[in-house]
Amino acid sequence: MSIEQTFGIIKPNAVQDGNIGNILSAIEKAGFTLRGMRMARLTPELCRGFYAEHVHKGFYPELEAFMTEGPVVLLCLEGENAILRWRELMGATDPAKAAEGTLRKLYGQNMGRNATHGSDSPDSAAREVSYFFSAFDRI
Ligand code: DAT
Ligand code: MG
Repeated sequence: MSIEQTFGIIKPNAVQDGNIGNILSAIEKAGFTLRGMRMARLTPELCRGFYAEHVHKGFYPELEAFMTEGPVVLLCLEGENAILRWRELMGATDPAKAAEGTLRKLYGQNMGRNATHGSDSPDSAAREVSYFFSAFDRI
């Protein structure tokens, strides 16, 4: 176990539905420290770079249309075992399969509009945090 940083996004559907506060509250209750937070509107170019591993997949056009349709909240979360714990708090990718009480179960609509993003490994966490946050805007 070690103190880790991970990257999260409150996705456009959760922002539109007025669930920023509920999701931040769950993050605070789970004991994460917020090291970075800001709103942004992703462009197609930013989205392609961020989801480089998915760009050539069949669902990518739908993913890009969704992620660029409205504002998002970008997060850098820190804590013990943060990468795995943030994935557990979010729940499974498909909200229909996510455990009761998880963020995707509570606030996701379907596989695409699933409310939150979380890094899946130490390598992706490091890449994703630095993709959106410079050393100067993390506290
Ligand atoms: P996760 O976000 O749980 O890491 P992922 O990296 O496999 O999941 O996919 C990234 C996002 O792409 C996911 O949050 C929702 C969307 N997505 C994945 N598979 C999909 C599919 N089969 N149909 C529609 N959207 C999909
Ligand atoms: Mg992923």
